[in-house]
Amino acid sequence: MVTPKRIVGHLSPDLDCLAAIWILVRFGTAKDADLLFVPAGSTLDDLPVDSDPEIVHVDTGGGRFDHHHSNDHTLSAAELVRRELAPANEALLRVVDQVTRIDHAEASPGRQPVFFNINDLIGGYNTLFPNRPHHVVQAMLPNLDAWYAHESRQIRLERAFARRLEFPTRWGLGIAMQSDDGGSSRLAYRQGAVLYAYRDRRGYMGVAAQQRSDVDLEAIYHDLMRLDSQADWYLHPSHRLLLCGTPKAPPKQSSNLSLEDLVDVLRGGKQRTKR
Ligand SMILES: [Mn+2]
Repeated sequence: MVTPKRIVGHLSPDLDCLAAIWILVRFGTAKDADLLFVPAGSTLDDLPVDSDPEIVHVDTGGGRFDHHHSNDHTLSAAELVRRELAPANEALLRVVDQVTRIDHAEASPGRQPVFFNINDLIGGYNTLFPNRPHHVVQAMLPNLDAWYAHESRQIRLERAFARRLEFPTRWGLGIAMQSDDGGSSRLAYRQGAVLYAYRDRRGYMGVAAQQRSDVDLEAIYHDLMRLDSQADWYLHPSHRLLLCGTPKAPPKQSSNLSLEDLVDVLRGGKQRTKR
């Protein structure tokens, strides 16, 4: 693809239009392209779309990166740009898959989302900057970067989860995992865990119990206080959460235990019989 000198989107750019621009800028060579905006459906100066390879239209104009000529619900402007520029990027695929679904949900009226979502965020920016769509783009690029970072982390967590430890506890299945990013309670509970433990690259550790379980971690807490007495373990008042360091509250003193040591404590194994 020729380096675009101009990217043309539509006025009041929506998520699909913004994501398509973001991919061109971040994954292509359009970092220095000018951004221009036209009424949705039209082209820059009403010239035939794609007649100049240095002018790229997204989500408008009916050209190679517009999907409005198609009824295919798996297509969006962002998806067309993704296929062209980064077809093998898994995290990007996850972002764009959701962008496409959101784009088509918006086109079919009906169910209102319950929570403030990314469309509402974009709507807020378009309200703040009704005549400055390039401001909307500048505001949204870092948000899309953050979404991409989130999906990349999810992929790393899924790979780490494949190496998880499963073990019995007095309350049911326990799952423990270790990764640079820590753990994923969502993946553990989906796998049927009642108790879940993790350790991250800084040595931060945690144990959490499923909401509907009758787990009480107080006895485990006392075992840890004895085995790992210098560490800054914290028992949440609910007794379902036991933490030694989180990004929100770094520990004064990290745990000396390995994940395997922690699992031994949770299963009531050899460490607990040292008493
Ligand atoms: Mn679209």
